[in-house]
Amino acid sequence: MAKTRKAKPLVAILMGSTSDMDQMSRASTKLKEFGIDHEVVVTSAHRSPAQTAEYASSAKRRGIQVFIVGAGRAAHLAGAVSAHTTLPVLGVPLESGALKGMDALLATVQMPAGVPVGTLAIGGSGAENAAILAAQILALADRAIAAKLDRFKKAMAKKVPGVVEQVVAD
Ligand code: RP5
Repeated sequence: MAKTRKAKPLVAILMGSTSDMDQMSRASTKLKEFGIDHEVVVTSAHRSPAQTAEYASSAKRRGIQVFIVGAGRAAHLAGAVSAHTTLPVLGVPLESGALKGMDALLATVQMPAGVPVGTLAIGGSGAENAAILAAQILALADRAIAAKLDRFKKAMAKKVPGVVEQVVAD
């Protein structure tokens, strides 16, 4: 029987609630495509602040290199993580509640100077782009990931048809 390899997570995907999983799973799917080990964590800036602080401040020691952090509504999680680490933090504002992610977008993007959060688009596409960006950060020091990103870009370009029709207008 094939021996399963032990995970060596390089990326941590955090979210504020299990209700965020649908949108944030796109980050995990993309990282899997690039062959990047990661861990998925539900922790809240508001409901479990001590757990969040402990996780964020110990992650670098455990080999994590990039954080992807999604939260909805009054989204403080990415900022709280950034407060406890010098690793890059990619924030994903999630679509949740009456304001459909506009609240989370403003909360995530408007960090005060000194506590950076690189903010992606609202929702699943933001989560997916956060994973690609995380791969691009890791690729600076990892040729295998860089090669996978090159192939990904080429495959994406091939799917865009270019000129689809020439129309004679008379
Ligand atoms: C945020 O509040 C979470 O990130 C989630 O998007 C939102 C709602 O959480 P639940 O009440 O569904 O757990 O902190």
